[in-house]
Amino acid sequence: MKMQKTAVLVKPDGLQRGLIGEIISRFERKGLKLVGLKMVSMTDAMLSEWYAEHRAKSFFGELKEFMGSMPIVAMAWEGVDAIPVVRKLVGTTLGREAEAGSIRGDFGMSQQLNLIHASSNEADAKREIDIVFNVDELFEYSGAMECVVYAEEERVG
Ligand code: 3AN
Repeated sequence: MKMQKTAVLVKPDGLQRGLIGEIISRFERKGLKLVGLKMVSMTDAMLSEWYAEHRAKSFFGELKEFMGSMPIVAMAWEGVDAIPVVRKLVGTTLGREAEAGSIRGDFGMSQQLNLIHASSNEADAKREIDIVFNVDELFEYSGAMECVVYAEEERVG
């Protein structure tokens, strides 16, 4: 059990599909806290850093081109174990097979156009948040609902 921050990007297809409100709403309803939010045009340099682990993959160029073709909406969410919690709400990569009830499972049909990105571990979350957010774009505030979202012993870190 650990207080974590995680990065989420709603990709160009999610923006075009009009899913920004739906996606924010799902994370809010879950009990996560929004600590950063902005619309960004990702540059090629930002995307090369973001997708460094996919550098050698055949779809790397295509993926960067797609992600840079339109603005994306970047968010930072905070909560206990927020990284795995958000991954679960997002669902597995291929929309056609993603679990019903997850974002990709409910709205996606594709592997490439899979609507949303969510950090997969703590190192990635830190790296990704640093790529899109300046320090003054991340906020610390006390969440009014925390006492009903978590039991006292769960309010860690
Ligand atoms: P996830 O976003 O579920 O962590 P990754 O890290 O395997 O998935 O893939 C990163 C992104 O690369 C995906 N969100 C998707 O847009 C794209 N991608 C993954 N596999 C393919 C593929 N076979 N062809 C094209 N794009 C892909």
